[in-house]
Amino acid sequence: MDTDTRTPVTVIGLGAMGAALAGGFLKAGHPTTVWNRSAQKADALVARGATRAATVAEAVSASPLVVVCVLDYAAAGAVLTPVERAMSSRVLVNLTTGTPREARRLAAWAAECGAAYLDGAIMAVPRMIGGPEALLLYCGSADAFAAREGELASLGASRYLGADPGLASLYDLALLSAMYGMLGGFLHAVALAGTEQVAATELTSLVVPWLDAMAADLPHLAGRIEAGDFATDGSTLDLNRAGVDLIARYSREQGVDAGQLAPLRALLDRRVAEGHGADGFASLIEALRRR
Ligand code: FVH
Repeated sequence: MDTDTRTPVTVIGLGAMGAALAGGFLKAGHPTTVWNRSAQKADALVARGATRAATVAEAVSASPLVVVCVLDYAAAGAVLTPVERAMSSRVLVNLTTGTPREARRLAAWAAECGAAYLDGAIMAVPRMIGGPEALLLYCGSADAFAAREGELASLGASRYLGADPGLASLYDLALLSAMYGMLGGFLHAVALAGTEQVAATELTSLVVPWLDAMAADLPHLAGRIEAGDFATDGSTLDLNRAGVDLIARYSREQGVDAGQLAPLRALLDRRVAEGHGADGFASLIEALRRR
């Protein structure tokens, strides 16, 4: 690939994810400068054609597009604060996981430096980077996104959420919450089925289509939540409470920890105690919002 015509890119932070991001840019033919606190983590990338920067300032100065992916925002601040002057006129893309508040604070710092800022969230694991299954969410400067969308496409599919630099973190934390709910439920299901010698892979062949079908119904649930329409359209909170109870009771009988269901059971209890037992599942959102 002809790297001469491609935009130079810098990647700061070469942990599992940062190294994958740098690899994605290299694969797409971008001259790629890399920096990591522990310098040896750049070795494999340098062997593939990346340039090792000796300092963060050198890394930032090497490219108009600077991508940062370190452990957390405290680490990002520690790395970036000393190179404020070099940051001027760069597009800074921060892909570190954090809260919307942290992202907005870093965006304000970038503005003071004269840099355009994009905050991002990576909905992928490192091995997916550069492939079609990787989705990266972006927010912040619309102009910067329009200008750098082509380079960012080297990492995976992109979705721009809006100008508020806190949006990508907000979506990230919400999407991760949905994922952890699913993973926790899956592990409990595997443990429960395992007590009767059903193998995890065998169970999973039915879990996947079941969850696919339930996922397809989520827009309907979302519509009801938005409309404040809590009337039941299938199963009531009373019925769901009895179902959760049954799973918990059988789990205990089988020697499986039922704690994963406890938070949902607590929400159901509260809402039913308040007289909403005949409502539909969307009604539970009210119990969550009050916390
Ligand atoms: N790995 C994943 O699957 C997830 C997918 C979704 C997004 N996350 C987020 O990406 C950020 C980086 O994650 P990572 O997987 O690369 O994490 P590590 O392999 O643990 O690497 C951490 C890097 O951060 C550097 N670092 C830590 N503290 C500092 C500091 N004070 N100053 C400078 N750099 C720091 C660390 O450097 P070193 O220890 O190698 O010297 C690594 O480069 C993260 O926000 C995930 O939530 C990944």
